[in-house]
Amino acid sequence: MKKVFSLLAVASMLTLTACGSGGGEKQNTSASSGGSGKAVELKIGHTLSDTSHYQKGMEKFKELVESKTNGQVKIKIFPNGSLGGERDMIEGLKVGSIDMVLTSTGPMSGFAPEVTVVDLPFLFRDAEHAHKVLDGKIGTELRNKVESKLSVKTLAWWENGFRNVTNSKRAVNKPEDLKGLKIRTMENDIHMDSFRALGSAPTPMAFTELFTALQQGVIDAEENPVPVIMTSRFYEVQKHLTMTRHFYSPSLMLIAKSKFDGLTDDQKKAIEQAAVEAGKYERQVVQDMEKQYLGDLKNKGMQIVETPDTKPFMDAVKQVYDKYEPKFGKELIESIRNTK
Ligand code: EAX
Repeated sequence: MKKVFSLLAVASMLTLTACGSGGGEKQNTSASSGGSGKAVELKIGHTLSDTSHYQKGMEKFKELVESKTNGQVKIKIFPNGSLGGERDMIEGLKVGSIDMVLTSTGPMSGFAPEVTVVDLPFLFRDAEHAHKVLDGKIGTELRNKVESKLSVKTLAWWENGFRNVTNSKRAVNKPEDLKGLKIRTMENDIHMDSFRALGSAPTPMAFTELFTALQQGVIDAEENPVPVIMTSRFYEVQKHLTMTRHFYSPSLMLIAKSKFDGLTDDQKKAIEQAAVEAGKYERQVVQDMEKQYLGDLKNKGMQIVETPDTKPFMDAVKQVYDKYEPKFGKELIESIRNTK
């Protein structure tokens, strides 16, 4: 009997190990696949339409990230403010409920006010000047400021474009024509102070509420780059457009620090490279759209003042510089202006 039992014991031991090893192999497989094998999905939000410059840039970004990481990192794009307005999305980054955001600097005054120096009126001569500043030392320092205030990684400067005034009431050729107009601005003190200085009544509002507010006549006017006016169909609710180019609107691509830190070094590098490459592509899309859409907006029935005399507008907002120069420092503003 003893012999039988010991034989049985040995037999069961053998079976156990056999099962183990079988499992082990699978485990190994699962270990290799279970470890870093599973693709990482990153959700990125923006407020503009799915035909906008932001969307086109992001589709390029997605393509680059997925090819550079052999599909190990997947990008899922959420347009039309489907993850909320820009300020809400930045809040979401902070608490980790959102992975990535492309946001204009407008709403950043509530998080990293230093970066809003770029929102000063008539600060940049043209897009080239802006790119030079943002892709240079100043742009990097501003990104570092954002990273010191928010638990995010800034990936690259993208572009929204030069902002122009639209309204439903009358043609705007000079600052006096803005008097009394209820105009929507981004949630940005500099922008609001600028329109107060121009004699209009600014209302800060998230982009996600803008179209309805215009449609219902809650506000008379707003200001955005031509590609936004076209792809967000503002021509349906605004009759007049004046090419004031009063603010340059850059955008920042941000990723939640916790998400970025969870990636491998190769994946981090791939995402950073893709953000810069797709950013260059997106800037070109803005330039092309601006050329194309001005004519299209005319065909849609908008009355356009293409070359207003902007000097009176510049003079009217001088007081905004008096207020903000002490905050940002004369030196920084001059070094931006003098960048060739
Ligand atoms: O960044 O809020 C705005 O008017 C912006 O142009 C828009 O959110 C894109």
